[in-house]
Amino acid sequence: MKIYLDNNATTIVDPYVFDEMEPFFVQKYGNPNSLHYFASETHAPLKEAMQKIYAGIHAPEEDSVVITSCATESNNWVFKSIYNEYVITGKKNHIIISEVEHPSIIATAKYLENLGCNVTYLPINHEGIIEADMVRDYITDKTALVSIMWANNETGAIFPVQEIGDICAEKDVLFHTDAVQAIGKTPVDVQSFNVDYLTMSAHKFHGPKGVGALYMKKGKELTPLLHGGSQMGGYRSGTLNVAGIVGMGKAMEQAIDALDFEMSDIRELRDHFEEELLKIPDTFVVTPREKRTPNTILISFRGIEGESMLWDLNRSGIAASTGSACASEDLESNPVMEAIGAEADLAHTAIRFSLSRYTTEEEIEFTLAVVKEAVDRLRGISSSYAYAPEGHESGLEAH
Ligand code: 7TS
Repeated sequence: MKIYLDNNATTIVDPYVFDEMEPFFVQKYGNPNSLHYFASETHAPLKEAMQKIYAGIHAPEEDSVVITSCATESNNWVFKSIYNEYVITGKKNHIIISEVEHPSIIATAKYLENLGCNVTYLPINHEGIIEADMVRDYITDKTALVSIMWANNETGAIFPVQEIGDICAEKDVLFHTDAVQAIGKTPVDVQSFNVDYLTMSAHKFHGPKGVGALYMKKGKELTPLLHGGSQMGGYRSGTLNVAGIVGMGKAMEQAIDALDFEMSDIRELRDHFEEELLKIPDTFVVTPREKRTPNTILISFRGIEGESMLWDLNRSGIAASTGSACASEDLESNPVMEAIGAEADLAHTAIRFSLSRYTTEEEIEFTLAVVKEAVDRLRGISSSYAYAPEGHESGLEAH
C-alpha cells in the first residue's frame, strides 16, 4: 500500500483537472496571442478558467488576478514590487512579516534587508499563532507592507487575517497574505476582509505544478515582473501557460465544490487520527485543533528524531514530512517548533501529516498501526528517550 500524507507539500492532480488540461498539449496547442484558429480555440477555455479562479476567491471583476509559475514567484514579486515602489523612492522602508512565513517570504525579506529595507519578524504565541494586536504595535509611519500567511504550512494554524487586514486598513498600510495553505481548506473571500495582495498555488489544491497566481485589489501598485509582451496586462509577459491556467481554474472549481467535505469529513478523519496518535505517551501537538486547517497535524514524539520516524514510515509506503520540503534535506529542527520555544530535542521530533480529500479511513488505520510500531522500535533504541528525566518540561502543552 502507498499512502500519501504530505498534501501540504503538494497534492495529486484531480483526474477531472487532468482531463480538462490534456487537449492543450497535442491538440489545442496554439499561442493565445496568435491570429489564427489555433489561438482562438484557447480563448474561451482561458477566459472560463480565469472566471473560476476569480469566483473561487470571490474577487470582483475590477480586481486583478495575475498568473505566475508558483507561490514562490507570487511572494517574491509582491515584496520586490514594494521595494521598487516604496523603498527605492524613499517613501517608506519597513515591512512586517511573521517569523513562521514560508521560506519564499523569509528569504525575500532577508534579501531586501540587505538592500536597506527594515524588516520586523513577529513571533508566534504559545499556540503557534500570530496575534493581530502585535501587528498594530509594530506598524510605524514607515511601514509599507504587512505580510502574514493565512494558514501555516507546518502546523495548519490559521492566522487572524481579518483583524490584521482591519489594522492595516486603519493604518493605511498594504496587506499581503500567503493563502497557499488556505485555499480549499477554509473559505477564502477577498471581499469579506481588507486584503490588497493574496498568493495562491494550484498544486496545493489538486491542480498542476508550475502555476500559481497573485490577486491584487483594484488601484494597488505592482511593478511589472517580466517585460517584453502584453500578456497578463503587461505585468508578466511571456506566452501563457494555457494548460496550467485551465488546470488551475478547474482545480479551483473542484476545491470549492469539495470545501464542505474537507471541512467536515476530512476534519473528522484528521481528528480521529490525531486523537489516536495522542494516546501514545509523550506526544505533543502545538496548535489547538479548532484553530487549524482541517487536514494538518504537526506532532512530536519525544525521543524520536523526525527523520528516523520518516524512514520507518517510508519503508511501509507512507509519505509524511518533518516540515517544509523546501528545507527537509538538511537535518534542521522544525522552524515552527523552534519559534514556539520548544526545547531543541523536541523540535527535532516533529512529524507533519497532511491529509487531502483523497485520504481514506483505511489509510489512516494502517498509518496508525505503523506509527505505533515505529514508536516502540525507535524509543527502544533511543538513548535520549531512555535518559529523559521524569517530569521533563517540554515547553509545550499536551492537547
Ligand atoms: N507558501 C506556503 C505557505 C507554502 O506552504 C508553500 C509550499 C509555498 C508558499 C511555495 O509554494 P510553491 O507554489 O512555490 O511551490 N510549501 C511546502 C511545504 O510545506 N512543503 O513543501 C512545500
